[in-house]
Amino acid sequence: MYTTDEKLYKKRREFLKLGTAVMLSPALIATKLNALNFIPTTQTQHKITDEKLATSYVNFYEFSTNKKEALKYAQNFSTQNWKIELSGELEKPLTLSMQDILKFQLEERIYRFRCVETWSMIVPWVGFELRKLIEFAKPTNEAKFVKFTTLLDKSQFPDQNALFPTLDYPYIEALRLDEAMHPLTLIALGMYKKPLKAQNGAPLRLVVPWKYGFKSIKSIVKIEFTKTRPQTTWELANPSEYGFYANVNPTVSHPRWSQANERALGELFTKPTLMFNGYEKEVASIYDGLDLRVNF
Ligand SMILES: Nc1nc2c(c(=O)[nH]1)N[C@H]1C(S)=C(S)[C@@H](COP(=O)(O)O)O[C@H]1N2
Ligand SMILES: [Mo]
Repeated sequence: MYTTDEKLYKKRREFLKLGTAVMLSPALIATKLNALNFIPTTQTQHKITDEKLATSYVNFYEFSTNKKEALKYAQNFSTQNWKIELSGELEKPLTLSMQDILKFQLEERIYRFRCVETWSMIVPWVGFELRKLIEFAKPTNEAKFVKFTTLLDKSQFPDQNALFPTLDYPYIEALRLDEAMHPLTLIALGMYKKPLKAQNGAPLRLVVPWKYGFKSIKSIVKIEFTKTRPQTTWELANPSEYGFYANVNPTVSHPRWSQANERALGELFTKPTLMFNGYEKEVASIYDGLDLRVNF
């Protein structure tokens, strides 16, 4: 009898220990969110997408290409002891914990989001400008691109463990340094005033609102600064369909479908897609002289 009780006691203690560790960064994020200033920087005419839809209709291939399956597998995802490694063309490499990341002042940004599959949404993200992190990391003059890598963990991501994985993992994305430094480019840690859910890219992801959704890489573990343009996962998988730039452009069709219109999650009818997803005024000038048909 005594032994049973002791076992139970030990189990419970282990469970509590695990619980606090897992809860640590979401709890910290939640504390930060309570002190949040509401700073919407871009006006959006349309209504914010229902939170339920934005957190359940997801693309996260590491879990599954099937949106329902992805949501299911994401429920067990652990972000315990998450680290972000910054390396490459930097004065010196560094590794940050989520506690370090949470020292950046968080703000809310309401952005349009457009997936290359033609669905769209409007999300209130919580995060900070990527340029703040870049300035903190101090890239050298040689740095011209920023490369992002998602976690590689076969025990947590079923598609990484598959006999024939859908993509060449880990998932990689990249931006030109000036795109990464643009004030619209965010590192998001939350949405809808809550920490990111696993299916949306916990504990931190990129958000580049004028580009197709696949550029907004989830669950980042590494940020590298490079001299040359990195090869990105989707570009490698199918270069004629997914370009490096992936700027939202209603006049450049995907080889298999038009990009002229989009359907917002929760809405019945489609509406026209806007150049640079509506951020033309803010970002068009950084592409001056670039042929957007060739560099799609
Ligand atoms: N690591 C990783 N990041 C990813 C993806 C993915 O499969 N794996 N999917 C991308 C695609 S195609 C889109 S549209 C967005 C979707 O973000 P959401 O599911 O939070 O809406 O995440 C992007 N980031
Ligand atoms: Mo997407």
